[in-house]
Amino acid sequence: MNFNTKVIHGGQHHEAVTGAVNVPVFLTSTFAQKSPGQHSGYEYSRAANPTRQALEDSLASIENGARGLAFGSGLAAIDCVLKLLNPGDEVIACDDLYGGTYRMFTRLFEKYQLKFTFVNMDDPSDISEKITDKTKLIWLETPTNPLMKLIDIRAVCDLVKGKNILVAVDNTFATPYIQKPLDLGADIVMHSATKYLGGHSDVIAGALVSKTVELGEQLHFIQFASGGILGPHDSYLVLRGIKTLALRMQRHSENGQKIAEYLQNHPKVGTVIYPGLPSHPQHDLAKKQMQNGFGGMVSFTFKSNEKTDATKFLENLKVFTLAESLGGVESLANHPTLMTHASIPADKRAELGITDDLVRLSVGIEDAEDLIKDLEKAFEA
Ligand code: P1T
Repeated sequence: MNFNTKVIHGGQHHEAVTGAVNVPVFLTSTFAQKSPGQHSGYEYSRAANPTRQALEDSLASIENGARGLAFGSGLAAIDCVLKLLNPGDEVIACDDLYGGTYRMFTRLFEKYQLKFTFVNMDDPSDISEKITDKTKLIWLETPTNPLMKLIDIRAVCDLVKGKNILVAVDNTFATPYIQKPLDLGADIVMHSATKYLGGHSDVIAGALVSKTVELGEQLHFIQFASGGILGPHDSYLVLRGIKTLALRMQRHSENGQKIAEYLQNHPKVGTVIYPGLPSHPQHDLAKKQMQNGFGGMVSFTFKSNEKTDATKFLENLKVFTLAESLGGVESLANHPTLMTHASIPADKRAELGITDDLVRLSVGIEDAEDLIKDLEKAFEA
């Protein structure tokens, strides 16, 4: 099955009793048993629920994985991956990460004696010197949030081949329409399904897809034992979102490219970071690793380097909404320093280049002309 078909049909079946074409929202916590232990395959909705199952099967299908799991948030999905590890284990993570992921690593899991090393992965061979016999997991985001840095997934996977080290990729920004980490050698794909998979800014959800059945079993055990599942109604919303993922990503990418090019030529703009621009330092990797476009996320700075210019600009947008999050049909604008990445210490942000004049745009699927007019008016203001 090709991707456009998979988003509609991958892992999906008509409902067995009525033939309902869409999976019903199974609002039930529990399932009747004929005799103790004799059931239809469903016992209790924390373990499995038919609506969530349909979503999980769709997730596995679109990411070319063995098992999908749906969680109550993206962070709950990351939490599940970290619980594969034991005290004393070490994790190597890319240095630019969603602020909440960084917060979980450093403020929650360090307490349980996991050690995190943050590495600039522009050159994957730099990871080698950080690997010890305690390294058990490599955590990647590509493109990264918010600096849109890219990491060569295949090169990282090749580096750890044969070692007992898992590679997990947060694929939230690219989505499987653009990039399939499991095909490139990763063991686990993670999503904030709140974003492009859901696609309509109406749900908080997370996802994992494992390459193997065995790893899927381990992750499912942790999910079942910890309880961070996605409810049936939210599962339905994400499943419905996935059906238009391919169409939406096409438009997000078209609009993202147009906005990035517009910004690049604007006299008030300093740097524009978008993988689809030849000026992106890893544009060659982008062309190799990202297929079908470069997505809808664009970051930029002001020529003046002034925080006041960024905040004034953000206050004056009308079509773009100033809000955290990304990946919905509507365009959003974000100030990472004061919003999504405020939980990263100021000195660390400065070191990474998350400056006070950095603006991150989630370019939606509106008419690009209207979006550009909106940006132009905000620049004028
Ligand atoms: O918000 P939640 O569904 O729990 O997902 C967390 C998360 C994980 N990974 C990436 C790459 C993310 O961008 C996020 C959430 N990000 C935002 C809310 C944001 O505006 O960047």
